[in-house]
Amino acid sequence: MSGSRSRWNAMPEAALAFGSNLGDSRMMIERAVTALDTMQAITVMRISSFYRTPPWGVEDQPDFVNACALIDTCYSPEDLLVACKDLEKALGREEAVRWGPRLIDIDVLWMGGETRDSETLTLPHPRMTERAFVLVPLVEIAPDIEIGGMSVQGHLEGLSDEASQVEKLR
Ligand code: PH2
Ligand code: MG
Ligand code: MG
Repeated sequence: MSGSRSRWNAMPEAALAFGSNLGDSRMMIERAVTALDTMQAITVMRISSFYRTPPWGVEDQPDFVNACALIDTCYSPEDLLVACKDLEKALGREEAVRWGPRLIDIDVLWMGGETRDSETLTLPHPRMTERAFVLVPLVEIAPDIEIGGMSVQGHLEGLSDEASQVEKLR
């Protein structure tokens, strides 16, 4: 088939980040991943290890557990965002203070080459390259994803101090 022809059954890849620092954080992330995989429009392809990470932004709060997943999805970026927000609510999240404590956070980091800059959705995620709690798990499962012309592995190399405080959980 000609390389220029689009595949009728393509399920584009996307990368998601999970975070929690209230309740049983590991269980919350596991439940989120399972619920996403159950959705017809989403297949979870890879899930990173779970990491304990110091709180970023607002420091006076418990440590977070963070992880990332690679999914295949036929959702548009906008529909994927809605699915993630709806799932956060279904899992019991209440409106959180910006950068404050939360039961579950599901962020859309990257979706193939898609870019967005709307009120509700910016792609790639605007702060992902500054956060070791995102980059460490993401590099584990998808080191070659490029953001702004540099691989996530490359971005992480510039954050070695922060990365050294990210602890893999067993
Ligand atoms: N999420 C935030 C604010 N700060 N810090 C860590 N370590 N991990 C997070 O997931 C996180 C955070 C708001 O989404
Ligand atoms: Mg977040
Ligand atoms: Mg969020």
